[in-house]
Amino acid sequence: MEKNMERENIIKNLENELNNVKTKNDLANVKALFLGKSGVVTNLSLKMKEIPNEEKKEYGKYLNEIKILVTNKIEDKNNEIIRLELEAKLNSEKIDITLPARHSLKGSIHPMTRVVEELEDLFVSMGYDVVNGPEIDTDLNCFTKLNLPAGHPARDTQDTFYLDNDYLLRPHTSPAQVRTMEANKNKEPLRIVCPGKVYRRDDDATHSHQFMQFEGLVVGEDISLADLKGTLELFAKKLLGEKTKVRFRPSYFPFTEPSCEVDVTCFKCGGKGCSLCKQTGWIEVLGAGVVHPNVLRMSGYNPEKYTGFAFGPGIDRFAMFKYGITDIRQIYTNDIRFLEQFDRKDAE
Ligand code: 2U9
Repeated sequence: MEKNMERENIIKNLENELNNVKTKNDLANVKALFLGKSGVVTNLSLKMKEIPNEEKKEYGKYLNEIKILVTNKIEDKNNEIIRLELEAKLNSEKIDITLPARHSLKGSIHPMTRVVEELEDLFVSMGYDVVNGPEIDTDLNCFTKLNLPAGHPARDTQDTFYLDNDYLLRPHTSPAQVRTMEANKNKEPLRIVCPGKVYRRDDDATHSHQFMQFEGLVVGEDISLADLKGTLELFAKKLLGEKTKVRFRPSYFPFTEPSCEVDVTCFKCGGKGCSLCKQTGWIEVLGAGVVHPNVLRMSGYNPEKYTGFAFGPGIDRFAMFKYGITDIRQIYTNDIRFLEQFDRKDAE
């Protein structure tokens, strides 16, 4: 048979066989039929011995050509099978992205946390450090070191939760300041604020047995009442609005001398008089004063060299005013219906 025709026939037969191939197994059978021990191509090469010597080279070339053609076609088919198998697998494993996503619960920032963070930002911008202390502290740190020795009558004004004779739930964050002063080995100047929960025996709509304080303490050379007044005016205006006015009244605290109570123009009526301010136009927001020399001395600071001021607002009512909360107890009962009203949108 003429070589071209023979080659064409072989390829045509191969193509016919390959057209029926569906699986790798089918392909292995076709491969055996053409390239196997008694396959078409192998049989052709056996004919080499009948070819005259001078034509052997050309016959070899011809054989090689057929072998490459057949091998390539089988290889192409193999690749096609792999591709089809992969496609079938991918189709069977398809993810349906049209399914609605599972609902996830989003938390929100607690209104009290927002007020604390706002105040921290303000004081940090004025060079203060934020200091935290334990909620259970010693009688020594909570009272004695604050110029309230055992038996001092002012201890009675705080209905305190004692755990035993020495330990109690702190009734103010002042012991955190005491700890900071004591830990300051070189007795360098200090500027700190101490936010945190404090505890007293109280439970009605405007008092809670637990509330949030944001005390501050500055110790340094030449610190005076004037510095305290400037700082608290800024504090009130930033938190409650630039129009807020501040009023200082003399008072008494064992840990400060002189001491004062600080009022701001009513945040509900702006000073005109309303039910919140009992028609006075003013609301008392904190106590403050110049740190008593005994307090400085008891924590290792020389009162001849250093003076200081301190202030101690309870800040729950700021959160109540800002977020329209009418019962202080809602701040601490963690009722989800209350908390979910403060969603993330207005936290940012
Ligand atoms: C040190 C020295 C002094 C913190 C201060 C007050 C005045 C004060 C009350 C206001 C309402 C607590 O929430 S409240 O019941 N606090 O009036 N606190 S000066 O003075 C300090 C603190 C630490 C070492």
